[in-house]
Amino acid sequence: TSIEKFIEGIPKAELHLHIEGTFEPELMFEIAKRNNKTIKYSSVEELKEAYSFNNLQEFLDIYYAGANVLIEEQDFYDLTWAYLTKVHQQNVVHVEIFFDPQTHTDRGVSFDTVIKGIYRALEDGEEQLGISFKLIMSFLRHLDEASAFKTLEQALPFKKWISAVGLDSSEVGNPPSKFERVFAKAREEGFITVAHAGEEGPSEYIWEALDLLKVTRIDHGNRCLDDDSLVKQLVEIQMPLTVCPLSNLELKVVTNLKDHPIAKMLDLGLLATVNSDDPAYFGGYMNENYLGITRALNLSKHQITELAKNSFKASWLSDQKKRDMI
Ligand code: ES4
Ligand code: ZN
Repeated sequence: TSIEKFIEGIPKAELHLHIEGTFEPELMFEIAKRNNKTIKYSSVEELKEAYSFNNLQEFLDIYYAGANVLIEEQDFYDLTWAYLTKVHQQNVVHVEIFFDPQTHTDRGVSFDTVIKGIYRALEDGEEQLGISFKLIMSFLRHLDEASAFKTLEQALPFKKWISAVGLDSSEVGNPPSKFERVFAKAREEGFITVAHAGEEGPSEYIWEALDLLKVTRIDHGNRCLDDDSLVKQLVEIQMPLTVCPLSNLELKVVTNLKDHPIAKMLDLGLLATVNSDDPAYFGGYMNENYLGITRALNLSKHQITELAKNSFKASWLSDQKKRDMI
């Protein structure tokens, strides 16, 4: 249809994507086989049937299990390259992606192996597909502060490759305040900071991300709508929210896309963007996310354009490149 063509046609930036969340079942089985690793499910179809979640934790358990088969640098390269070729077809021209080093270092894969595979694919993607990129190292918030500090140390030799640090995994019970000192050290070292906040956790966690972690973007941020004074502040400082519609639907943050708050966010003047989070698990990449909310909320071409422009505004591209895209 014409609205589909319109969504496909506009250039977009992806600002909230976990590279481990792009692991498609077919590639998972292929990599498991060459690494002599077993998967709990006997076929791609059986694995896909397990992708039904009642909350964030149920998803995370499956997501970490899937990542278990990634061992060699080439595995991380293949994972990242598959993602880039996929979104290249969707007119995604810039990506700022998360990787979760602790998911791999905690099972004996070295930090170097992980980042070298991902980074080499990103460089090839820039050269061969014209996709510019930034890399965000995300700490797992269910692990302790000491583990995050250790991960930050491991990242220092690769500082030139990593733009920012983030915070993901099980939100409730693991508030931003748990990582205040790690993030202070990260900022001292020159990293930008972002954090998942207000996905399942309360609006107070968004305040903490702003006040204690000094973030430049909030990942998700849905629950800001519970607090009028927080919305006012987010609008005033034009703090980007990297919203993930299909993720919200699959993890029951919203029960129906028709109830998704992204149109309301735009109406309130919030700098909301559309992102895919973990597309291999949530049933869609960038364009499927745009199409889902467009149909459910009857978005106009003007609103779609605003969301796409917001993705560049909220990015860490140079001011010149932003102007070119907006
Ligand atoms: C995540 Cl949707 C979501 N929330 C928190 N942490 C994550 N890691 C990967 N996807
Ligand atoms: Zn996320």
